[in-house]
Amino acid sequence: MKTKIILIAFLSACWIWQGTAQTDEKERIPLKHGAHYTGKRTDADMKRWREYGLGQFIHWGVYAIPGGQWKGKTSTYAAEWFRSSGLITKNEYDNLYKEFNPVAFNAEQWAKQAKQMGARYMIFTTKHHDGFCLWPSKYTGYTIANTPYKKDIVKELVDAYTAEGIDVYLYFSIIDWNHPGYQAGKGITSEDRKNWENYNPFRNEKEKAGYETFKEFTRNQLIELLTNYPKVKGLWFDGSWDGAWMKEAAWVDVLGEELRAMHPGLIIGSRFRADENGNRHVDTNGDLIDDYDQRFERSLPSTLTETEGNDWDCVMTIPENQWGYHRDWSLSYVKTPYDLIEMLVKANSLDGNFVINFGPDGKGNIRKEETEIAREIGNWMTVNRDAIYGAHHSALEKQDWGYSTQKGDTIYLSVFNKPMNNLLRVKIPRSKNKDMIFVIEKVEFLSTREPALVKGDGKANTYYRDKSGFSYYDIILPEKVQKAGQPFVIVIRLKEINKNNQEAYQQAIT
Ligand code: FHN
Repeated sequence: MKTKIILIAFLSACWIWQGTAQTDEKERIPLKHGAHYTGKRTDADMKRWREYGLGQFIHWGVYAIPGGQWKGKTSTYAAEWFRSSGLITKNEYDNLYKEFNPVAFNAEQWAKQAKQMGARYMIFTTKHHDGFCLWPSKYTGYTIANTPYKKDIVKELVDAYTAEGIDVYLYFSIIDWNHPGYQAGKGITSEDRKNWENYNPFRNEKEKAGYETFKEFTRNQLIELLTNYPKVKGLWFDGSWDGAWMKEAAWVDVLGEELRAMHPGLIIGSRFRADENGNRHVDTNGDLIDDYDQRFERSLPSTLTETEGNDWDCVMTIPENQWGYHRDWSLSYVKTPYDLIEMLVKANSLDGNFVINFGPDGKGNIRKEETEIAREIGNWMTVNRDAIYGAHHSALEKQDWGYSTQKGDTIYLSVFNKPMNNLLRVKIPRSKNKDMIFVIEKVEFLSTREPALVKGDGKANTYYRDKSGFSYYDIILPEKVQKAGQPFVIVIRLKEINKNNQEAYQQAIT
C-alpha cells in the first residue's frame, strides 16, 4: 500500500513538472516585431538616462492661447485637448496659430529654472495631438514658421537646455488631428484605411512634393527632427494607441530601426510601437518593447516587483490632469512641492525617473505657482541631491517614515513622516551569512553633514535585534533638521561584521 502511494505521488509530481515545462514552452510565441532584446540596455547613453532622477516635461502649443477657456466658458477637459472640448469649433481652433506670438518666451530663462529645480532631462512637445509643430517642419504649413512669432522654438529650447547640461527629449504625437490623412480611432473602415495609406489632398505634384501618405508624413517629420536637432538624446512618443498605427507593427518597427541607425544611442520608450498582435508596452511574451517602460503616467508603482525589473519613468501633472496651460487651477487639487518631492524620492527608490510637467501660457510665461514649485523643489535638491542622482533602490525594506535610496554602500533615508518622539527607528537587513550581521557604521544628516546620534549616545540600548535576526537603530532627530516641514535625509553606511567578534560587535552597537 505504502509503495503504491509513493508511486502515485512520484507519477503526479512528474506530471505536474511536465505540464509546467510544456506550458513554459508554449508560452513563448515567436515574434517578429516584439522586444528586440530583453534586460536593460547597458550602453553609456542609457546609463546616463538611469542616473537622471528628475526630469521636466513641457506641454506647449496653441492650446495655451485659450488656456481651457473660450467665449466666457471654462472647460474641465485637459487644456491641451481643447480642440475636442466642444467649446471651440475645429475651424476656430485650427486658426489659433495665426495669433501665436509668445513675446515673453525666453528659452534660457526656462532652462535656468529647470536647472535650479534639479532637472537633468527635459521632454518637449514638438507636436501634440492637434498637429501644430513648434518647429518649422517642411512637411506641413501648420507650424511655428507661419505664426507671428516665426522663430524655431524647438531649436531655441534644445540649445538653451543643452547649454545648461540638461538632456533634451522630443515628445511627438502620432495622432495628428490636423493632417487630412490621419484617421483616428481603433475600428477604422477599409475606406478610412485606404485614405490613411494613400490620401492625397494636393492639387498638383508641386503641392504634393514632400507629402506622402500619413505614414510617410510621420516618418519624414521624425527624420526631420533628428536631422535638425542632432543634440537630442531621445524621442518620447504619445498617441501611439491609435488603431491605424497599431496595425502597422512591421512598418513602425523598421522605422524605429531607421531612426536608431541615424542617431546612435537614441533612447525610445515603450510608447512607440505595438507588436504584430497589437500588444503595446510589453509584447505578447511579456517582454518590454524598446528601452524603458512608459506605462507610469500620473501614477507611481507601489513596489519594485510592479516595475518588473525594467527601467521606467513617471510623468506627473501638478494639477490633476492638466498638461497644457489652463487658466483655472481651481478645478482640481494642485500638488504641493512636498507632494512632488515625496513622489520624486519614491520613484527613485523604485529605480525610476520622475518627470514634472509644466504648461506655460500663450505668451511664454511659466505660471507663478509652477515657478514657486520649481524653486522649492530646487532648494530641496540643492541640499539633498545625493539621495536622488544615481541613487536607486536600497537594501532596506520600505519603512513608515519614508523611502530609502542607495548608491554603492551609502544609503539615504529620506524622512517624510517625522516620528513625534523624534526617534527614527531604522530596520536593518539580515546578512545572508549566518555568522555575520549588518551594523550601521556611519550616520549623518545630509543637510549639515553632522553626525547623527543614536539613542543612548554611546551607551547601551542603541541597537536591537529581534527574534528573526533583524537589527534596528533608533536615530535621534534634533529639531533643527526638520526645517519648516521639509523632508530631510539621513545618510547611513552599513557594515557587515562577524557577530562572534565581540570587540567589533560592542563597538557597533554602542
Ligand atoms: O493625451 C495625452 C495627454 O494630453 C498628455 O500629453 C499625456 C502626457 O503623457 N499623454 C497623453 C495621455 O496619455
